[in-house]
Amino acid sequence: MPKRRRFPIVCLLFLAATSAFDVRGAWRAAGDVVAVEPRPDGATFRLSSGARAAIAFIAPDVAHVRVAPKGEFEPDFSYAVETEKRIAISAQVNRFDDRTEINTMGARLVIFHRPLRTVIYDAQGRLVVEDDPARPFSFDPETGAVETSKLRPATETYYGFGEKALPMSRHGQTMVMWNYDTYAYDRNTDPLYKSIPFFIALHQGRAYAIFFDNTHRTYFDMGKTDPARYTFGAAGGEINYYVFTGGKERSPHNILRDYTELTGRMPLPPIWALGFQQSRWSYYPEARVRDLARTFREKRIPCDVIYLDIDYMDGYRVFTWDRGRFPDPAKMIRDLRVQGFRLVVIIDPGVKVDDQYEVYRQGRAGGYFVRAADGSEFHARVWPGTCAFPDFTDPKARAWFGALYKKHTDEGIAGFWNDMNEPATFLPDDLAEPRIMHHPGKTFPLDVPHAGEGVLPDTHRRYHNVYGMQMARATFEGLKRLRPDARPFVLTRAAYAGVQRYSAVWTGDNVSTWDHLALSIPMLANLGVSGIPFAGADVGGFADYPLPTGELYARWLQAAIFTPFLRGHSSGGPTRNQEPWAFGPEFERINRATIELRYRFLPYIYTLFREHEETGAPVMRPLWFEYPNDVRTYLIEDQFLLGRDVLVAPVVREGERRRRVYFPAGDEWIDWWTGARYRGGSEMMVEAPLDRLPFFVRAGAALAVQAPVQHTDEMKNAPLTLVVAAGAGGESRIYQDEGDGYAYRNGRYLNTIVRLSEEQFGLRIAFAHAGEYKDARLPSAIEILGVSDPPREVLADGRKIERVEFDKAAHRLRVELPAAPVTEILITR
Ligand code: MIG
Repeated sequence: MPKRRRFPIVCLLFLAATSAFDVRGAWRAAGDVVAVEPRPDGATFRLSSGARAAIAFIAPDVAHVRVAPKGEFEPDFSYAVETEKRIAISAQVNRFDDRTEINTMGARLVIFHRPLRTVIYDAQGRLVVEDDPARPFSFDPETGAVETSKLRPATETYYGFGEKALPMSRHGQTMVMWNYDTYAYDRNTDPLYKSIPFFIALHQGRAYAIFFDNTHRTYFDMGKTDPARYTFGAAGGEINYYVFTGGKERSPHNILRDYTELTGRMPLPPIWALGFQQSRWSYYPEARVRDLARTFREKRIPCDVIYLDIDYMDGYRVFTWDRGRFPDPAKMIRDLRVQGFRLVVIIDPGVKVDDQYEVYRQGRAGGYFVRAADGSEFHARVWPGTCAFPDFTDPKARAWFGALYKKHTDEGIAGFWNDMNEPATFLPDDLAEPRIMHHPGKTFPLDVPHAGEGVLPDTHRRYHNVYGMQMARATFEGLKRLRPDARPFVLTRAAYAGVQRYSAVWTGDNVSTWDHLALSIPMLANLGVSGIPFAGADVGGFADYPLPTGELYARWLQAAIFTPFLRGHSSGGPTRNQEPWAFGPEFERINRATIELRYRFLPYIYTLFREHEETGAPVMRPLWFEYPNDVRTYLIEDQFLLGRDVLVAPVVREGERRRRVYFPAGDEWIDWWTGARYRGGSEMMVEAPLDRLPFFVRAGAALAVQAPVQHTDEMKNAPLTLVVAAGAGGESRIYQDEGDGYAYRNGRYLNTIVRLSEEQFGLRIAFAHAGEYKDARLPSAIEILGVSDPPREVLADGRKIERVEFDKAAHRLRVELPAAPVTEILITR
């Protein structure tokens, strides 16, 4: 296995499981209902095929459908669902000869008996989704595969599905969920690293969603084989899915609230993890890391985090250092901290088989490693050579592995990056060429056993897709035990639904091409609506070849600063440098200003992470998420929203210096740079010179920005400015806390509610505060965007403010506020 893979890999799709689409012969229908047993929350059905179904509500607008092909339900256990969240609710169950109906305050589920077939309606009696009468539920008794089909309206669009290199909407696509190491993947490569079998359907302004909680290899055919229906299924296990009807509004917001209610939300990350992060494969030795840190500060390019990739270790042994390259890690980390940097290091799952190596010895003695089907310790080759692998589905193994981080937390390492956890293994040498992206030999054999928490022991067939997520969990939970007062930062490549409880994610080994830049928007926006708020793509592209141009890097950085996770990372030897200054002085200037813009917006971005924790709403949002009633937003994939209030339209095509922007209907939008006002529902051409990221603030919004800082420790002293987009009334919120730790859960935060109202005399801005965070910053200035004339007067709590500046060209009014807290500002025309 060569260390550097130089050329993009030919992508041959090994869609073994999708053969389920073709091999219909062995499929058998679940059949007719032969007996109904009502339960307080729904009913259980015995079926003519011997299968059994349980259909119930777990919330007024969330139905849960399970069909066990062999008539016996698996233990009620899921890695995605936080068990304590599955509280049964009471529903009204009515039995008729031909059907059973289950009613809640939020939905009505009709279960026809001959054959078993469900139809679900919302509270207004509108159809949500119905099973395909031709193939509602089927099984393949020979392989254990399960499948269900639903009818679809011709123009229904689909989003979510986690990480897919596909257009924004996934209608007309087939997808597979099976975590794979897909170096230099490309548009349409499928599957990739993550399995999130959750999607949102949108049709004529109404949304619903389905979460297929099956960890086997799953597949989705969203109207590709037949536009009148969609089908999903799995290579094993049960049909086990939830339908989210979206509440009264049938809205994407309600769906994400309910889905993350079930599968969990990401707790607030430490503020430093929202800064710019610099990585490469790899920075070493120590002198080079110090030089990198110094260069950031000398050049005054903001940065919070430096990453060490696999070469910091001693022969790739996890939890060790190469002492030749890093003689005194703790000292280096302390010195970097003084300069305002944190260090994140990579930790892979493979533990080198080496009797002299303490981690291996402990793992073997504890019985924490995965065993082969014959009971011997399972071995496969990865970076360190022959390795053993912790069984992360075993709580004891997770606790052990989590505790190993102590070595690094003692040294002062701030966060951890879990890679190769699909799990990925190297192919045996004789299979290494041609390099097939989806070769089955690139992971564990399907028959290796896993503990499954001791609740549902089963093979890799069932647990492959959760292996990476459970590794991230081991890391997260280990860090929480080791440093109870610090918020863990974990980054993982592989994932299953619910991973957001533990980790941020990145989209793996992308490529330095314009198309990959363009792809990053639908990929990351769809990760957001899959319940994963903290996601990013390697800025500038990762794979060895080709190299990015200065223009590509600059445009990529611009697009990325308003995505949740912002990290520059690349592979490559000495000829590939991808730091913000690597493309000459002109690009260095542009890239500095771009990263400064990220830091200016951190108070707003941080507020969005808090909003996610409270409501499940993503940080980065597709346009349709906020504008489901504007069908023109449904397919847009070269624009996105950061929260509700910032519309971002990056340039994703080479040479482009202006671009078309669609402004969603129902709001007005104000250009950040020019103050120009755009009516919603229109498409306009906007200027986008090389040094400008086009973005717009929603009229009626008020958001907090700060003076640029070099890293997040400096935020305490950075003046806050309240940016107000005039033109409509509205309420906004600014959230602040210590930026780390959990004191915010005991009231140590400040929520500032800003109310805007357009009055006869002009604009009124009112502030209300809640919480008790003493070190919170109050805005020292207000900037109003989109103002065409200077005001007559500005009053703060009745007192006239003298320091008012009007920038006619930018249509921007700046008002310096007094040091004392202000509750009301009046701007008179
Ligand atoms: O087999 O650690 O996606 O970010 O730099 C390659 C080396 C292993 C893959 C990750 C990439 C990382 C690289 N890793």
